[in-house]
Formats: sequence, structure tokens, C-alpha cells
Amino acid sequence: MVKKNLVFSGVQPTGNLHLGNYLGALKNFVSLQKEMECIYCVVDLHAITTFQNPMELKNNVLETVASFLATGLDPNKSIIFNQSSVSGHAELAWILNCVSRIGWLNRMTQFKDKAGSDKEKASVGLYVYPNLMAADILLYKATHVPVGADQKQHLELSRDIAQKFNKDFNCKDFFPLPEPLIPKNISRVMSLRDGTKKMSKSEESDYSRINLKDSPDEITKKIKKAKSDSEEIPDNLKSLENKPESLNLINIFAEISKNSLENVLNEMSGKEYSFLKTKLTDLIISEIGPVGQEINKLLKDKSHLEKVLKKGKEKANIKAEENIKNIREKVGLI
Ligand code: AQP
Repeated sequence: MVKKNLVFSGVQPTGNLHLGNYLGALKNFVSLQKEMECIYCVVDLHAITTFQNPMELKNNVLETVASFLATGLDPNKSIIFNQSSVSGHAELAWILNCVSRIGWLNRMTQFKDKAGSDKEKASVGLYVYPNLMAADILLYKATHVPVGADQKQHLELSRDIAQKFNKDFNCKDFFPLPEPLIPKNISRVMSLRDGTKKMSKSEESDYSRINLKDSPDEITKKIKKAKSDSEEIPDNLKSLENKPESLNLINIFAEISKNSLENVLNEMSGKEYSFLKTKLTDLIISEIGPVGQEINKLLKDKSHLEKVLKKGKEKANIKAEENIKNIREKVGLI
């Protein structure tokens, strides 16, 4: 039987979405919507693996939906909903907690990064987060998962879990092995303050990221302050090896201007970074300025956003319930 392609991906409602989420994930979500059946989820159960203020969480869920719509996701083409509204995610996550191995989770670098130095104090949820992510994907038997490079390891774990489930319950090919779809050119947008760390919502300094809702003034200030180099722009990539902040700015410029890194270096070599920064500021403002304006407009009508979620939940639930019934049968649950 030929398996039907199905895309699943999620975004955590943990605050302002940024340029990293946009270039690493959202832009890909929108182009895939034209080719395949897509399910896009606001993963609120993932968000609570670290403490979230309940009022802020509710607002962040709606703001994430607004960001989905503002970047071009169409609720008539894609299923858009929030994870906790479809109980199959939590139910399958428990079953997969019993399939996944402790040794596998111990290798997950995101847990090590997020738990910090005092791992004893991290929530159990944060530790089993990758099993919930596997459940999100496998609940719909998704075949393709658009994500940034930071999620590659979790995707590999989802494949291992799917494979072990198929073997343990003697049901070859029951779960398809999901393929990651990682942007080729810019799979990881780095912090504007520290080019060795990824741009992130939870990074304390707002100057480390460009938020989708930032005004042209804020974008201008942030790019101006972004760390770069006092030397002029080189003509080759090798010279940027130990200059991650400069490389990051050039990478972002290349991605948004749809140019190769080599072409950008050819055009800019010998110039000061302030020249690149001025051009980059204009590009970012023209690319995400309209997105930010649309998010603000959509946030004025919260009932519309709630309706989008409700409609999406109904559609997602139909698929999830059918699959959960089969999964329960395989496991032997009555
Ligand atoms: N810096 C990044 N570069 C490229 N892609 C990125 N993504 C996140 N940061 C970058 C991709 O965006 C999607 C949604 O991510 P998420 O919000 O669910 O979780 P995250 O990866 O943990 O993102 P943050 O911003 O770092 O959130 P916090 O700070 O709350 O943990 C994913 O596909 C991710 O790969």
C-alpha cells in the first residue's frame, strides 16, 4: 500500500516568535501547505515542561496562532489547533514513555541545555519531552516534519521509537518513520549577541533576537547593536570560521535575499559591517514588517483565533481518535 504523505509540526507558545522560528520553520510550513496535507500544532503541553504563567500561556497560544496565520498558513488548507485540546497526544505519549528507553533520553542535548547545571530540579516533563514530540508526530502517522536543525536529534529519536513500537508489537510499517525537513541554507539562526547560541524566545536579552512583532525602529536598533567585527568583510567563508556572529548576519542576509553565501561575500567583501547592517535592516523590515503588522491586527479579534483553534481541534480529533483506537488494539488495551 502506498503511504500518503502527511506533514506535522509544532511551535511552543512560549512568547514572541522570532526570526529563527520564521526562517527555520514557519516559512517551510507555508510552502509545504501548497504540496501536502499539513497539521500545525501549538504545542502547549510542551510549553509547560518549564513553568508558564497561566494567563500568559493563554495569550501566547492565541499569539502563536496569529503568527501562523500572519505568515500565510490557511486554516482551510492546513489543520491548526492546540495540542492539549486533543487528548490523544497525552495518551500516546504515555504509551511511548513505555516504549522509549532511558538510555536514549539521556543522550538528548536539548534536555542538558535547558535543564542547566541542576538537573535534579528540572521537571520530569522536560526529560520526557522528546517522547511527547514522538507522540505528536506518530499520532497522525505523519511522514514529514519541517523543523529547524535544533530538533534533528529529537526527530531521530521519534524514528527509533516508531521502529521499536513496530517491532515490539509485531506490526511492520504500522508507524511510518518520519522524515525531518530541515532548511538547507539556514537551518539554525544564531543569537545576535552570541553566535554560538541559537536565537531563542527564552534568552533573557531581547537584543539577542528579532521578534516577528518588532517595529522597524526596534529592528534597526537590534541590528545596529548586533555583535560583528571591526575588520572589513572578507571574500571567503574560511575567514569567518571563528567569527560566528558575523557569519550569522551574512547567513541571514543570504537567506532573505535568496542569494548564496558566496555571492553575498563577493558583493560585500572589503566593506565595513555597517554597510551590511544597513542593507540587512532594510531586508528584515520588508520581510517581517508586514507579518508583525498582521499579527497585531489578528490579535484584535481573539474570538476569530479561538474559532480557528476549535475548527482545527475537531478535524485533528477525528484523525487522532481513529489512530488511537488502532494503537490501543496493538498494545492490548481494552
Ligand atoms: N534559532 C533557530 N533557528 C532555526 N530554527 C529555529 N527554531 C527555533 N529556534 C530556531 C525552530 O522553530 C520551531 C519552533 O520551535 P519552538 O518554539 O517549538 O521551540 P524551540 O526550538 O525551543 O524554540 P525557542 O525559540 O528556543 O523556544 P524556547 O526558548 O521557548 O525554548 C522548531 O522547528 C525549531 O526547530
